[in-house]
Amino acid sequence: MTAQKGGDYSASSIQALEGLEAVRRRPGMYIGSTDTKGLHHLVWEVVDNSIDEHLAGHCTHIQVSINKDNSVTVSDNGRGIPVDMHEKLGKSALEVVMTVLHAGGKFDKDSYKVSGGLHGVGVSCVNALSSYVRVEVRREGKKYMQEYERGKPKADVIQIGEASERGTTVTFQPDSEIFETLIYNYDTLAHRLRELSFLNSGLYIYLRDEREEFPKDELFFSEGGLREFALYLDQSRTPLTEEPIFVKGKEDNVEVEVALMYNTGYQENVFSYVNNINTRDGGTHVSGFRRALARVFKQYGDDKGMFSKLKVEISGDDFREGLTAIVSVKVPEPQFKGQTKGELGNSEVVGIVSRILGDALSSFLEENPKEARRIIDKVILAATAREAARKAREMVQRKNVLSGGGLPGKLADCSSKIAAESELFLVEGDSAGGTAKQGRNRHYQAIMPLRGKILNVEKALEYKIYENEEIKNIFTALGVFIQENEEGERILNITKLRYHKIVIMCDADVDGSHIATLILTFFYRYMKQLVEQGHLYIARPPLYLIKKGSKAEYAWNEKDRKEITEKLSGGKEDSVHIQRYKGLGEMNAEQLWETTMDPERRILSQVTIESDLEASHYFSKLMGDDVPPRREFIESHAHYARIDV
Ligand code: 0RA
Repeated sequence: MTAQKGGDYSASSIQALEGLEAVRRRPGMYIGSTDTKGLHHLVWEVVDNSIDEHLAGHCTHIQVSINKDNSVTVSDNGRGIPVDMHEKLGKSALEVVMTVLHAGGKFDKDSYKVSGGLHGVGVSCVNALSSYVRVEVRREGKKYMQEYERGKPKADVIQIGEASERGTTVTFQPDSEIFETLIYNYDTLAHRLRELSFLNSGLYIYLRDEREEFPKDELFFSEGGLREFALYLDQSRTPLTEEPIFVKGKEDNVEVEVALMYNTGYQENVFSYVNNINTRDGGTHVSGFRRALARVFKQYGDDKGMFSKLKVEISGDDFREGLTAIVSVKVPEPQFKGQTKGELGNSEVVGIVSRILGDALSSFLEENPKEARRIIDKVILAATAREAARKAREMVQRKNVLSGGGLPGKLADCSSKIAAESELFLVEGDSAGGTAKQGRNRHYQAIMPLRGKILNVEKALEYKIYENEEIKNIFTALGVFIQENEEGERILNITKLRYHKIVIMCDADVDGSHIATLILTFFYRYMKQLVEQGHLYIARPPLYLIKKGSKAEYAWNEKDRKEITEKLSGGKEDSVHIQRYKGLGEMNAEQLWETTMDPERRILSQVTIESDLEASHYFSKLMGDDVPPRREFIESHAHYARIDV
């Protein structure tokens, strides 16, 4: 501990250290988890503070670097953390910000803050969970510095030179005593920084990876903000209008920005943000958005007599088919609700968004009659298609009831009726399906072979999916079905789900990963709840069998292959026999069981939605209208597709 001048140092500093000790004892309470997600959370804590400086109008550049040793440096040209003496605590404001929980230091209510918002726990948490931190502040022409170890200052703040510009640079090394992994993922950082650049037009965000021999650099910058965001999301879709519809407005200190664009597809892609934080479950801003959309388009269509021939009633859903939109609001004091705090609660925001967007949409429609007609035609098509889908769905469901709720003929069910212990394997091809049937544990493992490529749901009209044998079989086997609520929204009913593990088992080649991706796309678009609740998995068959005499071992990757070969051959590589598995069909039932199906030995990847935005963009790119990017994408993301979609 360092000597201090004046003030009630000991009391306040002990309090501070106790605070940070609490963070170290229960990190999950503060940053959610100590896995890779928690590790990345540290970066967002610091970056959020830099973004706040941008929102307050003081920062134009942010640089994030992953250093060689996996530490991270975040640098900005904001105002710099204040360094003056804190009267009551008897130490510099910088030390207070870095060592006192929730100090943050910014109490002006009129500015929008990301930090202190949804996941804002403050930079002091980053300090508590890092084995080493160095902060450099450039302010008032001087450069200051302080270092910390596990949250404790190594010495007082010192001046280390002059500075012509203002700003803050934070370098932190996550603590190996706390985190399960210390390896940062470039793509995870890149995705969020790209998103932040769209949400904060005009802000320069650099990402640098120093871990490679040739360091990688990327700049995320958007002049057009949400407008460009919408175009980026719809890259592989065919647009109905040339440009996104864009509106920006402010009422009662709430800033509203919306970009929306219709395409010829059938998916709804609405992403929403509050103070730059993604609101996964929407909330009052999204309600206002939907309200304006339905009200203005309905009024326009009615006025022009465009709906006169329509035989079905239009529902709110119909205005959002083939719609890509970003709704971003900045609210001074956001209230988050819902289980995961992913939903905006401020009720005044409904009317504000609805008014601002409503006015803009009305003028757009009056000024662009050709495009207005195209959109209304699309809405009419959606209403008609929804009716067709309802009929097709009812047909399937009625047939099931008539045939006594019969399971698909192709399903080899398990004997257990307990969903929590039951597993359904969706297997590529009848022949591998046959092998899996022989190899399985029939008590809790069910097998359903899927023939060839299942329907690409990204491009198909909804009713088509209920006419597709493979997809119908998946619904019936799982025991889930789609219902409509009073508002005409489709809801997946999973109360009778028959298996808690659904395992996609495909060949380990390009075709196999394409089929796996088709199945993933189907689950993502039509059974998202099952993915969100962690029911979906991908089986990982081994790539090699390495044999020497009576000894045999499997390898799942190149590194294992090398190690096993070396171990078995004792250096004489050609004394071993290496079999490369190209498909599941090359294994017999026993091999398939012991490598890919036996819970004791198999490797399963759980499918999680790390970022809804990336997943949606990814599937549209992979499965959408624009063919060329698809092949390139499958090849470069084949691995990514299998794990963290
Ligand atoms: C406290 C007060 C002020 C700015 C900051 C903290 C601040 C924190 C971080 C963390 C990373 N970059 C940052 N930039 C600023 C306001 C300063 C003032 O009023 O001059």
